[in-house]
Amino acid sequence: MMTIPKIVILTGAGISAESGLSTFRAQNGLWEGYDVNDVATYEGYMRNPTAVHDFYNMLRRKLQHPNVKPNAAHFALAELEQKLGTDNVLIVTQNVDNLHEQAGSKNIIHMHGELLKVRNEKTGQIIDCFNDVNYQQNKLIRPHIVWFGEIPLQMEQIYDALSQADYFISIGTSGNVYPAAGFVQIANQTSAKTIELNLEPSLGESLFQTKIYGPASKVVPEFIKTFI
Ligand code: BV8
Repeated sequence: MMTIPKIVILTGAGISAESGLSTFRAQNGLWEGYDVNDVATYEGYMRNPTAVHDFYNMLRRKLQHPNVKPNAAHFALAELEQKLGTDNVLIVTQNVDNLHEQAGSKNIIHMHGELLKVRNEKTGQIIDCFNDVNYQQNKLIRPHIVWFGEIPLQMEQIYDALSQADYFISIGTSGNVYPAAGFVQIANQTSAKTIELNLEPSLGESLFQTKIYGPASKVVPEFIKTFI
């Protein structure tokens, strides 16, 4: 009786690039023409909350544009979960878009938060949000996004899944941001097989046993075929 492998998949902005969403560091770190320190730190938010809400309102509108749809890489991961079972395939995404959900994946951890949710800073309540946020109307509402210097979400579950993984597959991430960039080292400490699928070698390239380079919409479906 063949045992079903436990697979943890880390995704980054590169998996959504061919769906029309910008990556973070292709534009030498000036993401969407903004300085990350101004729009992706709590200090930046405190300095100018309206400017940060304007930035996330723009991204939220972009994500809901009819031309922004999951690509073949998102669908391949959803098919993998469907075939191997939700308990055996976990997507840990650094992305705040909902393209994995749109493609049909169910077992997803958004470790850096979600664009289509906001959070009440006082109560901690997380609310779905599909429209622009008007900071002047409710100063307690912030984007449900993990900014630099803030603690990523569901880290216990992530570390637990990594400790049991038979495969750790990293897709579309440059390996710039921690703790996500360190997950491959945790996987290497167990007997997990580690695979990098990316457009080009990431900063952590040498830590992966298998590396396949090319656009995600091509290399991910091809690689996932080896599992199903
Ligand atoms: C934490 C939310 C402690 C915004 C994001 C000094 C002070 C404070 C902190 C630090 C510090 N020094 C280091 C740190 C830690 C810091 C960090 O790592 N900084 C880096 C920059 C040095 N990290 C943090 O602050 C984190 N918190 O450490 O808390 C802690 C730690 C452990 C346990 C408990 C507590 C919080 C980090 C979260 C920051 N928020 N996003 C938003 O999204 O709106 S990070 C942001 O970067 C996005 O989430 C993004 O996903 C992520 C990583 O970027 P990538 O996804 O990799 O995107 P990138 O553009 O870089 O690369 C794209 C890749 O795709 C490229 O390789 C490219 O080749 C490839 N690609 C392109 N096209 C394609 C493709 N691949 C395939 N196909 C294609 N077509």
